[in-house]
Amino acid sequence: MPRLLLALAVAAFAVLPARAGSEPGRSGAVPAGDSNRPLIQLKREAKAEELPAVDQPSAAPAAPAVPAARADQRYWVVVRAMTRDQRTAIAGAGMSIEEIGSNQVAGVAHIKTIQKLKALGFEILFQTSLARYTKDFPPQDKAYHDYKRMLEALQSLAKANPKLVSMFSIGRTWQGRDIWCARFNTTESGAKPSQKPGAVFVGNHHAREHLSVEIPLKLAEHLAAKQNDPAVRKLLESRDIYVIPMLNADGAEYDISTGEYKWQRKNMRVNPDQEIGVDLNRNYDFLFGGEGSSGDTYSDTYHGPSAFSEPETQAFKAFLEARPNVKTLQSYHSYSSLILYPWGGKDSPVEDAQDLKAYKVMAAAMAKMTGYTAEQSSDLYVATGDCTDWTYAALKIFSFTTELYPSYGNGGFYPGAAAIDKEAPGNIKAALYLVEYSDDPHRAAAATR
Ligand code: 0X9
Ligand code: ZN
Repeated sequence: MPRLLLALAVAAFAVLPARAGSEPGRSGAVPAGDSNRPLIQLKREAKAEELPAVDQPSAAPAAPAVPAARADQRYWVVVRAMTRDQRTAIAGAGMSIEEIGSNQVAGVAHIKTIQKLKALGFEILFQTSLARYTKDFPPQDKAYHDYKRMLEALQSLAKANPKLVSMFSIGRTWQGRDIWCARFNTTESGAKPSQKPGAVFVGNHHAREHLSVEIPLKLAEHLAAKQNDPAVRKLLESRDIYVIPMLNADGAEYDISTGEYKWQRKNMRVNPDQEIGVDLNRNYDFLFGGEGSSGDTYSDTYHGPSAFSEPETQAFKAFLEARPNVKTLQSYHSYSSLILYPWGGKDSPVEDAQDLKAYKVMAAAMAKMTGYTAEQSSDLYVATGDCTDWTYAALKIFSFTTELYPSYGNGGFYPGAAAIDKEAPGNIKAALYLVEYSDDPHRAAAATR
């Protein structure tokens, strides 16, 4: 896209009138009341489909279910058009023409308008979601990283530590954002294979769980800042560490796109019926489409049309399959203060007794470090298509889900800036522990004998 057009896109967005009735009148963080504890218990007892309702503090306003149909589905588009008649037809299809060139026009079109234009035979030369020209976190939560600042944070680590940190994109989101990965390895960089045992830390399967972006970022910063600390150095030299803070970048950006949180959970796929999103943590191929996931496109736990239907889960799958040295994985979510291990899609424990022992020992150790509770995922509720079930079942990666708990601030999904520093130290300790045992997680169990 020419620079001028990009600037115009931003400018055009800035002057776009607010769509009548497009935003529910709700403020950002919902006050949590005295404690989140009862909520967490409720959540534990709940089935996944009921989550949005029980996640609400009792004193809070009515549940702000994500208004999927109201998601901003507009794009800045450039369409080939030579004549005035063509421009008229384009305007008639519903596009607001903001710029006219000799053989193209640029402006704003809804996704359905783009489909109409295509049906009329028009060539779309460029399209970019307006969701990327976002506002930001509300002022009180500026410490959180939006997509751009997350990328800048990783870039500055890589730039300052070229012998330790490299970066690459594992693929693109539905709206076309790169999914960035920072790699910590003293001998290999970028996508080059490594024989060293690998550990992966991924955040933000769920858009509104912004703390799950911050914790892996803090881990990345810690690894760089403490690289000369002997214990950290030893891990850096002997392991291959990957940090992917923002898997659901489209959803995370949408969630903050108006300066007020939107309680978005899913990715930003436009489903055939125009409902928005697939729950990425129901889209993996382990008992796909079963309990704890929904076939309704409007549902917050919509599993998608098929396993790995989403570009985000496809990218993550390909990334892991290409790296057989990866032995451990941590997937960050919020909130409940839990260290979870498979299975989550069924009630029975993992079948391999040695694995189960290692899972229990490691989860207990990480629970101690974080102050969280260790349990089998399905104790929370059964949910199929979960990331960590698949990574363990298909790739034998020892995989954990951490439900971070914002033990400071307002609680819930939007716990405030103080939660970052409050939750980081324990989770960094737990992450380093996981990295250490990535050569052979069974060693963790042996160590306690
Ligand atoms: O439901 C989820 O995907 C996770 N909880 S969240 O509130 N962050 O959405 C929990 C995943 C744990 N896995 C299973 N219970 N299967
Ligand atoms: Zn989650």
